[in-house]
Amino acid sequence: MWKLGFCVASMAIVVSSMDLLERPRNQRPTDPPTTTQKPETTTEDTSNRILSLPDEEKCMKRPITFTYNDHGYFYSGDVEAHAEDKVDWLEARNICREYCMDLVSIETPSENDLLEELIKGDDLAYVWTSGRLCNFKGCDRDDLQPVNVNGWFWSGSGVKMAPTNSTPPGWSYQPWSDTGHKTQFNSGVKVAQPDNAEFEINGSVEACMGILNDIYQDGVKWHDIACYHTKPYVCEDSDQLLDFVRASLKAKGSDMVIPPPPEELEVDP
Ligand SMILES: [Ca+2]
Repeated sequence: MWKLGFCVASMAIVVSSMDLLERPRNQRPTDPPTTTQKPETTTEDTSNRILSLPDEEKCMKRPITFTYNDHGYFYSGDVEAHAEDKVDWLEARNICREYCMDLVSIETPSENDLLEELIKGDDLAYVWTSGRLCNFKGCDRDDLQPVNVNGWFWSGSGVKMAPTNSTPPGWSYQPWSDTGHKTQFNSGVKVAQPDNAEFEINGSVEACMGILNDIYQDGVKWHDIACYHTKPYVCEDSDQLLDFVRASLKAKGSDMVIPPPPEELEVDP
């Protein structure tokens, strides 16, 4: 149930240079990051919206700015075409998917360290990841209960997260924040993430996961956030989409090549 389907995108063969920018400094936005009033037209229910198809041309010239473990990545603010992007969670996924990428999935502490370095280095307030609460059709399985503990997964890679209420196996720390919006109403006792705080304010389920930079004086930490909030994002190569597009091109006898990420951009967190 974790794998989402897709089909063949249209083909076009045009090569152009990557639209890379020097990473701008001091990008911290000035508006508050979370727990806002629910908009009249909310996009929080992402389960009924459609995922974008990969675009072969975009996959070929995807704008990778760093690589790790043979995957290419980019932060939206570092790519000219997306430098000003602040988008809701599903739109962020779809922008990534057209490049044969998806929002970043953070399966290891090393990868999390890499994201923390990016966020601190650029003083970013927050970014979307592919983290998602299973709160849609098919999520009533016993092994996913309670969903706030056992129902989180990486929609980019299809990998299930460790239970949210303890340090993940192999990690030396808990990446979810130990505090947040609810703490201020809890007699000084911290309420950890995921806390689904906005649901009690305006009925919006906090079903999507972002990394916030010290918004609650908690450092760079994972938070559940309502999916309609608009944020910049980090894309990561999707093996599934890259494999699919490469196989599709081969089947068509195309000589178009979807390149691996460039070795010289490899980083070591
Ligand atoms: Ca939260």
